[in-house]
Amino acid sequence: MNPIKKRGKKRKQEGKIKKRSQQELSSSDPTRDQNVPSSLDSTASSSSYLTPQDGVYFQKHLQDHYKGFVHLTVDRLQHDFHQHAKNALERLRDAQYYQYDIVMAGGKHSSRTFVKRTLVGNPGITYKYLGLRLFAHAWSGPGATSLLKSIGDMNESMIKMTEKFPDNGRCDYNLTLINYMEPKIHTKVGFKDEADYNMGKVSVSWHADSSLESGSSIGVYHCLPTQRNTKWDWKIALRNNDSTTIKPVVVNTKDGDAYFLLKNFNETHQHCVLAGSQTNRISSTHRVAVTLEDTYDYILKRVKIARKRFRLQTEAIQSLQSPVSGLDAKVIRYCCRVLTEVETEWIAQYWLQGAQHDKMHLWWQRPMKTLEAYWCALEVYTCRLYNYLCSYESIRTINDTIPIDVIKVLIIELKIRQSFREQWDERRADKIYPRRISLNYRPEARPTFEDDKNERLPKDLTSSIQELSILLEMDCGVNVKTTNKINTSSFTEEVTDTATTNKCKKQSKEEHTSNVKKQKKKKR
Ligand SMILES: O=C(O)CCC(=O)C(=O)O
Repeated sequence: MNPIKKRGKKRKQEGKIKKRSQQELSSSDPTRDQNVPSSLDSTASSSSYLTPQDGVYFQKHLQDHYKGFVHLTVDRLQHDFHQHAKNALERLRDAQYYQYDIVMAGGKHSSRTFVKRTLVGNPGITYKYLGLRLFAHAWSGPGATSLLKSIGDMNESMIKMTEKFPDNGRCDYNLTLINYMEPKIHTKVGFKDEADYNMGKVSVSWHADSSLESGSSIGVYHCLPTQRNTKWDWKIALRNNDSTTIKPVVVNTKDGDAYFLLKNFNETHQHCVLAGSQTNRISSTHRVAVTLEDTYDYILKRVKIARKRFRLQTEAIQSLQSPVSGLDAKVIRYCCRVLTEVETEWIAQYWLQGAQHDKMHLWWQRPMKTLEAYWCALEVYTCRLYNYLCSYESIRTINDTIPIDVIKVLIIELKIRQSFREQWDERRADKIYPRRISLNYRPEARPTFEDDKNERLPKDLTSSIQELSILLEMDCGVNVKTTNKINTSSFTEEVTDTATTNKCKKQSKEEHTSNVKKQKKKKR
């Protein structure tokens, strides 16, 4: 509880402070001169957090500990911005853009978000959070509707606003994650209570935004579509990451307000959203998301390179007299990884969100078909390589070395892929979908494996892995041990282990010679 509220004798004073602090919200911009006496100490308050009702204590506390947080009330935003932005966000709602996400917090259990969301941004950009990849509706370029373009205009305004603050950090916002909160919908489950400081009901719990460019700002605009009064009831809470002595703050907001987390504020602080009365709320959170591995251009480039390299490898098999010398384990590993990446990180992620998700994502429909076509080509090459390796024993001449390094790499990569496929099947089969997601947003199992069975390995790679392992053991007397632990952090890692590759080659040659000798002995 706020100590000012507690103290009965100070009720009159409290009233004054309350009134004043509503005005002061517009000055919770710490970059403005507050004229706060430096002797004021926020620890004097016995409350576990500070609010504008704490008056000058609050202002001083913001200045001292929450530099980089700026709150702009609606009257301080540029003319017409609020009406245009609110209108666009409401139209997105009416057109059913906002949907629940099924995320995997902690990477284990699927859960449904309390808020509905949509992502709008630069063409081809995606944003991954809590294990889910969101695909942005493009706000510019061919095919962008006027509604989506208006979100792009809003983004430009948010950039301009951010640029005006001193020490603003990078703010070339490339996407906005828009949240739609409907408190009335949650009457059954109810919003959870904020547990650490007893701040009330939480709509978005304590977190820092992830997958952002380091030192970049975040700009948030929010509106309360159905509320025609002036309640200050949705609140933003902030706390310091490291210090338990620095008290959190809670800032009231009202329809049309914006706030900014400048520069590295998001890296040093957490924020949460406290639910207001029964009002719905839409917030548009503009961010500079990382793009290294998260755009269509990125994955398209990868699959193009992989397909070309894999094709050259399979041509080498067919054309060379001693085909093994044309095979490169490093290249095979790269191609296998790209296949697994496009399958799990793009195709599976996209279709996890359902058929209607695809219908709504006009920009992505062709790119996803393109990615599936590349995936299919990589599958065909994998199958050709596999068939070749399995038949190699019968066609090789005595001087050929068994491509042990290639077999080893293929076994490892197929095991990884198999494990991912099992995880994805499990994820799609989660009961949360039939229970909490409407039919047309439930997972579709893509890519599909039905067609061209002869040209591609089956979805279940167990027997293919077994065949390769037997081949390796029989031919080389090598017991292949591969780890089932999978590093899912990145697919960009190239194979650099040439020493191992060369060692394998040498080992393979020696083992082959010894096997040939044994076989000759047997025949005699
Ligand atoms: O709605 C807000 O004000 C912030 C939402 C938020 O923190 C988020 O989407 O990550």
